[in-house]
Amino acid sequence: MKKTMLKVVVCAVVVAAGWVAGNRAHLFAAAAAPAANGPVEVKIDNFNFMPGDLTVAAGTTVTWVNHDDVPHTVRTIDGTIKSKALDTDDKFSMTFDKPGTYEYFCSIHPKMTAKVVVK
Ligand SMILES: [Cu+2]
Repeated sequence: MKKTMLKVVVCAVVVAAGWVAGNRAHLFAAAAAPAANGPVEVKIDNFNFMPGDLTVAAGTTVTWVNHDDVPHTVRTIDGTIKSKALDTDDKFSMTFDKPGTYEYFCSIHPKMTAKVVVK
């Protein structure tokens, strides 16, 4: 009788753990996978690019929007990304066709850095 109870409890724990893991995996997949080619927005807020580390599928258009009341730019050292100075509420878009890691910064405030990873 005791053995049977133990089996039932162990089984319930395994099922519960599997259910939690399954839900976690689902949440993780949803958070980690951005829309395939849908528009993705990066907010510039309080001297930060958000999200600062963005992963998108090749072909995705990323739009930066400046929510600060000072101008910012979106640039890479090699000029692959080169926005003009964005004033408040200005937007800049770029479509990423080539896979790779694009590390960018604000040329006015070079400590503002972020990246787009294109898969
Ligand atoms: Cu800036």
